[in-house]
Amino acid sequence: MLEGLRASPKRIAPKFFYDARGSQLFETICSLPEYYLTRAETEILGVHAREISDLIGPGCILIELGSGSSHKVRLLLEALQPAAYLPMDISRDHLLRAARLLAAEYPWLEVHATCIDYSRQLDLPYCPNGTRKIAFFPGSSIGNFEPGETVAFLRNIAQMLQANGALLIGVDLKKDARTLHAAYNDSRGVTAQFNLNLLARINREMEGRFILDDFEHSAFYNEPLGRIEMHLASRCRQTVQVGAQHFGFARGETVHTENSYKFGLDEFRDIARLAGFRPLRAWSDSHGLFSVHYLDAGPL
Ligand code: AVJ
Repeated sequence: MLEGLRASPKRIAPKFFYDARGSQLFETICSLPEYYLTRAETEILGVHAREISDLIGPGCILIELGSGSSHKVRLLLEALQPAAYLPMDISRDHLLRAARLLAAEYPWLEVHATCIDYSRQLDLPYCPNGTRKIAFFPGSSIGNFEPGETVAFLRNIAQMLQANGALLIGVDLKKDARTLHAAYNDSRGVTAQFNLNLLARINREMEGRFILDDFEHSAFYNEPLGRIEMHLASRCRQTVQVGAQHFGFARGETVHTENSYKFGLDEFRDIARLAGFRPLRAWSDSHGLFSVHYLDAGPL
């Protein structure tokens, strides 16, 4: 975080959103009327759970990246009947609570939770030889990677899955700027709180002295780059102390906190192919807002 604050332009990586408070705020975002992503993806997984399960087959090892509260996987578990479910998330307490709840709800299912930062390194815990590994990466978190990193990240997943594996991934579609703008500027201001929580977190954990009222949430669609950008803009010229360090802000200067890339169906298929996947199926919701791709890791 300090490295990003020292940089010009200033930035904080979006993975830092998810402390206990941030994870809670993100849950609330997912239930907001403007945040269509969760509803659209839930519709897709619900409608196509049978078909998805038939493609995968029973007895797989199901690995979820950024599992959060493990809500969406519930739509698949009954039909899919995996041998084990491996939720992975950066938000430790949130992950453990979700995993315990799920394990109690599905007594027949083996659940192994792993706290990881998947943007750094992605290793699989022990997997019996011959079992089919399926990675589940919903929510369009893939959109947080920069174009140059996306293929490398997916290629690493393909390698980890080996020849008989597959990736089930949620990808937000490109769409009109108004719908996108509303989704990241909700009327209740929850997304603003989620964004500002980064500064509150620095205050809590790093002896920061940010005055939250001196910063303002900013989110907009950068259409040429196909991404939502989130920033925290300084409302005044100021210097903020974090621990022993001082950071100067010009009035209007921003900390860039998130990019959320959006993809066309074919655009994402091309990316998947570059990473060594075979795009076998893709579904979208009834409003054409969101997509879920089934990508085979096997060789041609
Ligand atoms: C978790 C990265 C998919 O980009 O839509 C929600 C995070 N940021 N509102 C997204 C987020 C602001 C979310 N992802």
